[in-house]
Amino acid sequence: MNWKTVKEYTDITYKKSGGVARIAFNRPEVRNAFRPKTVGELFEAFLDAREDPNIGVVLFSGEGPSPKDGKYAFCSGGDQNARGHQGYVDDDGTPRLNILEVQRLIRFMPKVVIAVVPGWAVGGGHSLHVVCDLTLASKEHAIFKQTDADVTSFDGGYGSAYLAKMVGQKKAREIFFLGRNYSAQEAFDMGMVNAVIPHDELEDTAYEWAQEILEKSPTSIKMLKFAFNATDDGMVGQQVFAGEATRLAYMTDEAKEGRNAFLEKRKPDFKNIKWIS
Ligand code: S0N
Repeated sequence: MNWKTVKEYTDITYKKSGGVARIAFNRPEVRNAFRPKTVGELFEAFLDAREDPNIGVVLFSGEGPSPKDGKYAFCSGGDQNARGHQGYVDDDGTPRLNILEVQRLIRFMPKVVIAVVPGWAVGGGHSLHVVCDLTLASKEHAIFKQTDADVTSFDGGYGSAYLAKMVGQKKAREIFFLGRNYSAQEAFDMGMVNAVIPHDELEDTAYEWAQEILEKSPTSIKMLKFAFNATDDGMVGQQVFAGEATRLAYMTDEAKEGRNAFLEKRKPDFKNIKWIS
């Protein structure tokens, strides 16, 4: 793989290679906690990856190890130093809860997002791996943990409800109510991790998974992702799926006739179009 930096950021790294984008937290000294600036950068990078027609898979990870103690992290959630009375305070003093917008971007982008977890995935960082399509975890260093009830900062959305769909209600309640540490193997056993990978092979394996996905039909992958989402996402899920159905319809002769008839100010002629069941 030949990673090329897309743009230099302060709180994240953003690179591309082939059809793969790699976005990673870059605050290893605080276990990759996110502040509003981090979230703004994440949003911009994910948006760029979503809009780039050459990108099919996004790897989402955390840089490391920490220069302080050599430990690895995916993300430890919201930076508690930035947390104010109404949210996480940005450089202008405005309190924000903008990580939820990044969650939605991951959820609704027509591309596969793989969480590549090299170490701690905690609090809002845990929720981020939950919302990704797939999770690969470091065998030696990944630890999954929900501290929300310890620090009074709870994710009652995807982080908990969607997790419960993944691991079952009892297990999800245990994770949130007790706030224990879970190894990569335990997370795999309960169904929230796709594979446990030796740490030294994690990045290469993630890239290989991405390459395997890139060999598939893009429309199929996109429609499958939206179909999996739709059952949980109500009318918004229907909206996203239906948008892609409309796009497919645009590619038919029928759609061309509808558009052409309007532009030529005549009645459309659909007589030759079959009612296929
Ligand atoms: C990650 C933990 C378990 C790691 O423990 P370990 O290995 O013992 O390391 P520490 O010595 O504790 O940490 C090393 C250094 O990193 C700093 N640090 C770690 N995490 C954070 C953090 N989240 N914020 C700020 N600093 C952090 C430590 O302070 C230490 O620094 P030094 O070396 O200077 O002492 C452990 O660190 C831990 O438990 N961390 C806290 C985890 C946590 O509680 N996170 C917040 C949970 N809440 C959220 O994530 C917010 C959710 C959210 O975003 C949200 C929810 C609902 C609606 C909206 C939102 C939204 O924000 O949009």
